[in-house]
Amino acid sequence: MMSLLNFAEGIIMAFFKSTVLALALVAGVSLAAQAEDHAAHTWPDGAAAYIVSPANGATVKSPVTVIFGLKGMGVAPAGIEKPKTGHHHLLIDTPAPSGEDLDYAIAADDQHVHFGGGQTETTVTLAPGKHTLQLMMGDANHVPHNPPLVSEVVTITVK
Ligand SMILES: [Cu+2]
Repeated sequence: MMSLLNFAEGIIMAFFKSTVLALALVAGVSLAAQAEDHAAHTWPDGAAAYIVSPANGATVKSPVTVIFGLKGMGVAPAGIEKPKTGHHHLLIDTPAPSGEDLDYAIAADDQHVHFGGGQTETTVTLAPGKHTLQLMMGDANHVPHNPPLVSEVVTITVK
C-alpha cells in the first residue's frame, strides 16, 4: 500500500516537474519572440506622435478632451502585428518610461492609459491645477517602439 502511494506520488511529481519545465520553455520562447518583435518595431523617419488638443499652456475645464495625432505611421489595435503601426498611450502626470522599462509592455494604470482599440481621442477627469500630458506609442504587445516614439509634453492648467 505504501509503495503504491509512493509510486502514485512519484508519477504526480514527475508530471508536475515536466509541466513546470514545459511552462518555463513556453515562457522562454515567448520572451525570445517578444524580444525579436521588439527589435523589429522601429518606426519610419519623419513619423511623429503629437497631442492635437489641448494646446500646451492651455487653461481648461475638467473633464478634458484629449485628441491624439500620429503622422508617418498607422494606428493599429493592440494584438495586430503590422510593421510601422502602433497604438497610443496617454501618460498623465508621469514621465515616459525609459531605460530597461522600454523592453516591456507599458504599465496600465491611472497614469498610463492604453488605447488598444486604436482610439485617437479620450476624455479625462483631472483635479484643478497643473497637469502634464504626453503620448507614447506601443506595438501590438504594448511595448514601446525602438527608439520610443513619444509626443512633446503638453502642460495644462485645469480650472
Ligand atoms: Cu497598450
